Amino acid sequence: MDEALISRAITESFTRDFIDSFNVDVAIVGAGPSGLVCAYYLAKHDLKVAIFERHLRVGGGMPGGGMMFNRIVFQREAIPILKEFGITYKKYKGELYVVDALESISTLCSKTLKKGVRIFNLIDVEDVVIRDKRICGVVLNWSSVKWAKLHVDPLSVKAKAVVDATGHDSEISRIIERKNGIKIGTSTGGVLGEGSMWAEVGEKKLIENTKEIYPGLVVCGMTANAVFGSPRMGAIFGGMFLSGRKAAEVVRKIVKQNSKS
Ligand code: 48H
Repeated sequence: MDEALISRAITESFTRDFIDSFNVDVAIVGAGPSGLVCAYYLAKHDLKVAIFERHLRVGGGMPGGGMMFNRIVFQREAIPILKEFGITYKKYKGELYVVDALESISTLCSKTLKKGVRIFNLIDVEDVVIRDKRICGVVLNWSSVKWAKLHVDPLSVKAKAVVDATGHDSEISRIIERKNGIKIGTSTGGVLGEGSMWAEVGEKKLIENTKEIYPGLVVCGMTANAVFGSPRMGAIFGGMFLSGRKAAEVVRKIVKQNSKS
């Protein structure tokens, strides 16, 4: 067994996929539940998708369940998505179902990869590419560079659409607002920040808030509620899955439009 050959196998395989992802249909920032579900439905329709995730692991807020009890809750509306992925769910009471958070993450991740999505972990999206009033890519750096506060210039990836699935911090939406003075369709023109807990309203608003907020940029998951000032909802994840699926529909239309022009 040749150690140098092992090194070559890893770096050649990774680099081939990385270079092939410099031009994608869709770049998704964040491999939490909404980003993974969105990616899966896009790839199901044969779009070329890359997810960039800053952490070592995927799954975003899922492994922590509710206050480290690693179970998550879904409402009935999201059951068709759990069925599509083959994630086990158990009826609790009324409209509520319980899922093992770790099974949810591993299944989402596996099914998404098998559909052809490329997931790059340990890569941080630090900026967007913007041209003619349209978001047309993301700017990447190694997460370790950011955490070590090193001055290292980034690389860029081009995309017909970008999805902000960065969760509570809505990082990409805040970047476009801060750096480019862009006004988005909120009451102030800026990111409003999420409201306090109200599960029912938060879940409902999440679907409504999942949309294109600037040409080429779609918000989904917790980001959508944070951008539009809607409530948080705690460890119920049906809305995250439904938002990911809706974001995929919105993005497909954008990519189609973009491919014509
Ligand atoms: C690369 C980044 C960057 C960046 C962030 O937080 P997430 O799980 O997000 P959602 O919206 O898919 O799910 C939200 C859910 O987990 C949650 O927090 C709920 C239901 N909260 C309710 C409540 O009341 O608290 O995943 C976002 C992912 C994370 O893995 C981040 O590491 C990653 O995005 N990320 N990756 N570049 N700039 N910013």
